[in-house]
Amino acid sequence: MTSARSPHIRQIAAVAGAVLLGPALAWAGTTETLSVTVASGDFSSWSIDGTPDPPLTLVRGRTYVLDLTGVPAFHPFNINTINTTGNGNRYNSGVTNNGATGETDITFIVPNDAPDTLHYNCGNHGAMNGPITIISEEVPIFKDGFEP
Ligand SMILES: [Cu+2]
Repeated sequence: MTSARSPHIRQIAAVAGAVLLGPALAWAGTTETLSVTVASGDFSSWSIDGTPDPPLTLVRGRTYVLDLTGVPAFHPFNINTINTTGNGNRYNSGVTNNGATGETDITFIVPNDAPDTLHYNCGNHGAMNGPITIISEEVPIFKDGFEP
């Protein structure tokens, strides 16, 4: 074994240990709820947790709930592969109720093979959109107190 390879092998062993411990990965199921409304009642932007059209960063393996309470039916919220209106470019892997409005939540369990970039759009109004960056989180090898 070369010295260059051995840190990598140690890391694999540590990851295997984390999987066996189970609770070390409890964080992977984290669910975050984002409150989506229509900014100022107009057609110029979404408001997500109070911010107009914010860039979103989502983590693979986590679950996101988009709470669309109060969003009118003419503002369907789409998670798309590109920045566009309409409903022909939805990214549906791991997504439940893509294009929903009103009392229906959208749930997005970000798959491990999700692309690095997606987009959110209103199906009808081009100004209502923002970028989604998908990232992977490091496995927290030392998260449970193996190191301070
Ligand atoms: Cu709209």
